[in-house]
Amino acid sequence: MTPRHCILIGAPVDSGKRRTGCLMGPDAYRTAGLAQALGSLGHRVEDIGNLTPASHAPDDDTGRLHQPNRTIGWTHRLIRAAEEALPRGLPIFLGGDHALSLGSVAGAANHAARTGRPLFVLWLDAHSDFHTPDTSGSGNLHGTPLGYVTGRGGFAGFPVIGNPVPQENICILGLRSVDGAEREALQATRIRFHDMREIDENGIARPLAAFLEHVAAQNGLLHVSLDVDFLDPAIAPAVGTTVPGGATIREGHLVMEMICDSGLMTSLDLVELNPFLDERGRTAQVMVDLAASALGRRVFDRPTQSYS
Ligand code: NNH
Ligand code: MN
Ligand code: MN
Ligand code: MN
Repeated sequence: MTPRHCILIGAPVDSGKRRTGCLMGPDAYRTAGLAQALGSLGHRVEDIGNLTPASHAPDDDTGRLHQPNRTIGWTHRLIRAAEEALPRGLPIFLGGDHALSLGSVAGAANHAARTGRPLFVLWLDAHSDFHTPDTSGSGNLHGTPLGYVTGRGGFAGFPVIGNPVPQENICILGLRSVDGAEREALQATRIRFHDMREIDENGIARPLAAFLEHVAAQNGLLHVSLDVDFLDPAIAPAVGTTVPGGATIREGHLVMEMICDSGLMTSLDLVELNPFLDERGRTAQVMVDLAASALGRRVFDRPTQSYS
């Protein structure tokens, strides 16, 4: 593939849920050799180090929401980081929990609006993360990024969404844990969502190829958000919210290989890795290998294959 300028952005967000440890994610990816893997594929790799949240009011532990102010600080910072990186190259956000995507996706949407091209989002996750602060039963904001970036209400105190991502520009793959309020809300949208039952029956390539074709036809930018729990916990145990029955290692790589062949990806999140829960770094390694597949690692080239 054409060499890219990969910008590694450490985002040790740990405020999106109560179980801590995702703050160690960026350094686990570095230790697992992410920069070296991408460099050996011919890409230019720049690691800008770890961000810190913008200044924010202190959180107390009395409200229903867990650490909303810290997540607001992170969202401000990550919107700016995405807006600054996208004109220069391909930002890869090293999480950090999925609350980081409130910022990375909102910033990508602002960038897309400036270029006059539409933003599309591929969400690889066991969960739909479509809550608002009002519908969330857990109060954990890592369950809300798709609600936020599509412009759902209830995000008082958060940066105002200037460029909501249109529902029909979003595709979710891997679902197997969706809360009641999310299911009802999702079913009333034009979001494309595919649960594991459907993937078992029809394969993962078909819905993905259809989505990538749609992105290409609209000349869109594509943000990919990869939650560790998209994968089956047997191959990716280092996540706080394991759900059995996830994507296999080959399904994971096939998705990344198709994304690569499409040439469409313009930004990437690697989220929810909790190195404290890992087994000798193997989940970090799987995530690095998947990122490498998305950026051109291959056994053989398949010059006749096109996914856009
Ligand atoms: N839906 C649940 C909640 O809102 C779980 C969200 N957890 C995730 N999302 N790991 O990807 O609390
Ligand atoms: Mn998630
Ligand atoms: Mn998840
Ligand atoms: Mn919930």
